Amino acid sequence: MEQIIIHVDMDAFFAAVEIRDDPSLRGKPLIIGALPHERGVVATCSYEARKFGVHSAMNIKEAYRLCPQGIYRRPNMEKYRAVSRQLHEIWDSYATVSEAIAFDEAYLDVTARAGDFAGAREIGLTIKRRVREELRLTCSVGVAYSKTAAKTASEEKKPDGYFEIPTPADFVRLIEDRDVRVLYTVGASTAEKLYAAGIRTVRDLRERAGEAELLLGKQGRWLSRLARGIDDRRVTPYRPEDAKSIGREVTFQKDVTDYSLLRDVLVLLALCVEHRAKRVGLCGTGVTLKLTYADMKAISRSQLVPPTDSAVEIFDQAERLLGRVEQRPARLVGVSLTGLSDARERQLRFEDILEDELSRREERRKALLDGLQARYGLDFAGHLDQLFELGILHKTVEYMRKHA
Ligand code: TTP
Ligand code: MG
Repeated sequence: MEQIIIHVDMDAFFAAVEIRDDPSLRGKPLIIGALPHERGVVATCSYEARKFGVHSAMNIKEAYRLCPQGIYRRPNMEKYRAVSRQLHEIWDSYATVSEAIAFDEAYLDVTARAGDFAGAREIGLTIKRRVREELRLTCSVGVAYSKTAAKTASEEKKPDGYFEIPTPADFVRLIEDRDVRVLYTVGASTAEKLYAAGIRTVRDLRERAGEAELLLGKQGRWLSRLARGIDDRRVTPYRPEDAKSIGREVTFQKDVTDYSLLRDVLVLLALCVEHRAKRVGLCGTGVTLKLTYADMKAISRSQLVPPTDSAVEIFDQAERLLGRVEQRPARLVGVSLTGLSDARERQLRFEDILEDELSRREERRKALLDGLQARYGLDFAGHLDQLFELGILHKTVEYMRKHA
């Protein structure tokens, strides 16, 4: 089936939000991340700073060497999260299906709503206008027949860009002389393998598809199709329940009405989820809270987060979600980390940006555990690991419920 897909991506997202809220920063090289005297990296920077060669994930000392006259600010995640929510709300209103892939980025299936490319252009331009007028930010929009092409299109005229790629032939014409790394899923290691075989451009890949398939197997077949413009992937909603996830939940022996107890149980669940995520080396980009009320009605609430495997971050999000639900007697509570991947490839974890975030989290983690000790007499020192066994978690939670 033919599709019309929009990919929208904010320009210099964190930096743009700071500039909006402090106009004295406009037109200047602004670097968001660690401060120059701290250890850490650049999260993002304004386009003015990019002229000096500064970019995301660069060591902050290196950024300072390239751009000593830059203005350095720490990120304010809470603020970006709130803006992200407003953005996705605008975007979603134009799509039959929308797929949030990051704070500042989404795919929208507008096939039915747009009817044709002219209709999609109108939607794309309306989105740009609304983002500018309502949030005073700029975004780049790509409209195309596939997800890959839409993403390529949104990058084509950045910042504040708009570009269309109506057909596979247009896509191929646009990218055939570019490096294979423009193709979705070609990261550094895949590129190295292709380069070693003398396959450098998309054209090489198309002409030597057989070799690429031998070299890379299933991924090679996908890439050789992509090099001919073929990508039938659908826009799939960010549905945390579908995404690969790691979750833990507990059912209480008796319904719980005390929400501060539920909050304390979330601490334990978050610790269990962190333990499993770290063991398998994955980060998640969503946190989901699940609650079943005494009348068996089940709800779940989710929040996108920067890639994380930290119990503190998981708990903070879950607690926030808990604060927004109806407080009726509960029989089950669960927490999961969704959208799992080795996400560090694309977006850094918050604690990679700011090394002292690690110590802040250590302190917060200690404070949460101290809280449990003070309220229930639970002392995890030296045997927190036992908690990760299912039976012990249940026993601990029951003990807490009785002593709440
Ligand atoms: P991007 O969309 O990759 O970058 P950007 O929006 O800052 O700039 P561009 O105009 O090129 O799209 O990422 C969105 C936000 O995610 C970015 O503002 C900061 C954060 N981020 C990190 O924290 N670390 C990273 O390594 C990257 C790439 C992004
Ligand atoms: Mg962006």
